[in-house]
Amino acid sequence: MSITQYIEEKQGTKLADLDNKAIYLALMDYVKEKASQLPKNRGKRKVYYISAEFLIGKLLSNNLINLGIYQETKEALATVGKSITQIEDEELEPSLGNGGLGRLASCFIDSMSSLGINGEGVGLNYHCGLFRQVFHDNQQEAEPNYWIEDDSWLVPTDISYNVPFKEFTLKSRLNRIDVLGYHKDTKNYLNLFDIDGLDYDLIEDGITFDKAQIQKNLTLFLYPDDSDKNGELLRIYQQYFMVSNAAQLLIDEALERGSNLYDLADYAYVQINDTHPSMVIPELIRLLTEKHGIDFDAAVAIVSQMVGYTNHTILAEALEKWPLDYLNEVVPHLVTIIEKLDALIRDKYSNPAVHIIDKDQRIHMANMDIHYSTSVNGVAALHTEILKTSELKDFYQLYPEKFNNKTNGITFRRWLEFANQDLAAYLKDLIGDSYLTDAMKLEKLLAFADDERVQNHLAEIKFNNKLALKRYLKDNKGIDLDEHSIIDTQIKRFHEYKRQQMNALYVIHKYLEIKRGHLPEKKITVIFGGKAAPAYTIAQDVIHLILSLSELINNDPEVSPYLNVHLVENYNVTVAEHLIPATDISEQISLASKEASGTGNMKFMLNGALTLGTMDGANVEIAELAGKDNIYSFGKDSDTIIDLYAKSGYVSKDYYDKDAEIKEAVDFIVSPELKTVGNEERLNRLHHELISKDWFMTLIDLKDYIATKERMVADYQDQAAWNCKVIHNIAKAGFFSSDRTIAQYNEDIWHSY
Ligand code: 26V
Repeated sequence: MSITQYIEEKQGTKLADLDNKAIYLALMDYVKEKASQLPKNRGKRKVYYISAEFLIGKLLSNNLINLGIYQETKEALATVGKSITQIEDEELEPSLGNGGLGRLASCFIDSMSSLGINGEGVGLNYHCGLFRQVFHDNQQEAEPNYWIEDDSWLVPTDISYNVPFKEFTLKSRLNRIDVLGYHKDTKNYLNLFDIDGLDYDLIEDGITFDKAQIQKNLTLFLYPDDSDKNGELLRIYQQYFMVSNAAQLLIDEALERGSNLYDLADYAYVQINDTHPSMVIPELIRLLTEKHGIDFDAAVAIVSQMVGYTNHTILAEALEKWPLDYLNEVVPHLVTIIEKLDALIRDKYSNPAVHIIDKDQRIHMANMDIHYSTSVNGVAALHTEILKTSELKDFYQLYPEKFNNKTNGITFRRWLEFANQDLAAYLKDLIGDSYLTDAMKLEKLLAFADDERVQNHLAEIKFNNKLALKRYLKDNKGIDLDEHSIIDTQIKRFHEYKRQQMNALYVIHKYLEIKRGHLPEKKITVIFGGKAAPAYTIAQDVIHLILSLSELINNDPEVSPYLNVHLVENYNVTVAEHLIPATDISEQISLASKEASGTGNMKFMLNGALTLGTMDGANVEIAELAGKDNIYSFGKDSDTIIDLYAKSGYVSKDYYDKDAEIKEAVDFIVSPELKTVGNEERLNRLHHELISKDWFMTLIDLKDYIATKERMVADYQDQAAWNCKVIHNIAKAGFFSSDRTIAQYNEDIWHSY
């Protein structure tokens, strides 16, 4: 049956007479039905990728592409005057993640399916994803972000487990989302566990809610604000609920496939995505001992052979250390097991740095993972080196064989084939489409690096993408984009280490230059997008600074013909899909050593933006692959920064005092001009922070950053040379396919065949 026939039969009306929502729902149904007929991937050892976050983004188009019916659908809709984008607009985005870690998990499940690996995601079915960001008075406010409608991608199952907590037992309910591979006739699942009896009435103002009523709120929100004790306890409830369900599912499925549980490691492998799922280790041990009668030592040996841990950050505040007391309040039955696991380590090693429970009675989740697993990996070459030589060096000495690197990747199906359809079509003309399954084939593009026709065509595609972005921003975000300007984009969570404030200081510098009559040859539009954790004051202040600058600059007739600044409200996967293909300059300016990898940097590279970046995370590998001449690097390197931290050798005030340009830019934050649009308290606090603390060393790299960005803007004027660099970047992006990453996980860690 054709797609048109299906829709018309389903809705009982001609396609032409249906509204967009009805068409969206019918298409979703069509995909779900097709998916339901596909068999699951087999393979004796099944991978359970447990993650508190899956930032899946909208699913319709991705699924149509993977089923190989996107073009067909687009054409069918076009015959009745509908564009597929209008239909895509009807889908609510599931934002079930904070940022990089959750988006990576989503690229990984796409790749596991596309490679035919028997591997599934396991997480929680949050009813509100990451908060919806709205701006009022140039400040961020947070609202609940619902995504589940009466009809959704979720497929209910009758799978349910009892999860025992100290005070009560909660019954779970499993919903699944089918995960289709690219042009594959098999599938996997994303397993999202939920509870019955959620109470939406617990939500008060914005995203505040009654955090104490666990039986009614457990899956209401993704990562609630954990700045108070109730928030932290809820987080522990969520984590335990997630891993207990995962462990019960895993054991049931292994038994069903013939495991006697002593050989469980032959049937299952658990990848722990950051420490949020770490309790799966003691939970598996608990189930094997208490429910299945295996003795403790044997259970420990079994579990230690079927777990791997991925570290995604070296930021101390993100490395979980739960107070033993908290776990005692929530899951006392795990505490006894964790204490035994700790005792085994203490017997062997006297170094307190590798113990699981520290002298303050806090449980170091990562330490437990490292001892009781087969693999510990970082997410980019530099990051893994830092783990080995610095953050986890005591562990590296104990278990050198466990440490390995898996540089992150992205799915090209979503981030090129879908998001940049003109570029994908042109690449197909030039080099065929085999790069969609064998990404290294993109290298064929190198043959065209100096071809003027190809350079021009790429420039034309970029311009058309800017036009498309202009329409999107006008219709959805109230932003008027100048499509003739250089588009310079920084999209990611707001955090001091990512240094949006440094970009803002560049904007100030440029503004002051223009005011002095130094007019740039080419207009530049600086675009930001990102959310800040509600409790993270300085990040909120940086958002406020950028919104205030945006109001000041875009309304100044002397400046706005040369410089615009926009902060796109409610940045999410959908916004990224529009921004990335239209961008010229990709801002990857974290303080060296602090960004574990970054994946936005890879998406920009693939879409023909040039990187302006520090030698941090995967930027290092981008520079190696694209070639030093094809990326704009600046700033102090990670060794220097790590050394400075060790010696407490950075004093921001020194940089401020000794350089008039830096001082001028920083002081503008508290200038009367900016205070006409800004909030005095926020601006004063940020100014003070930059001068007196600046923990992430904004000022150390500011001069170099400004100079490098100016060089980049000047280089843009030679479009032939610029587009030659663009071609080198696209051609070398193949390494960053998540298919490569997943193939390496499977080869080195999972061994699922
Ligand atoms: C920590 C916390 C702590 C406070 C509550 C909310 C919350 C949410 C997540 C995290 C862990 C953040 C770890 C993370 O997202 N790391 C990012 O992982 C990406 C994928 O590997 C990587 O590209 C980024 O560089 C890294 O920052």
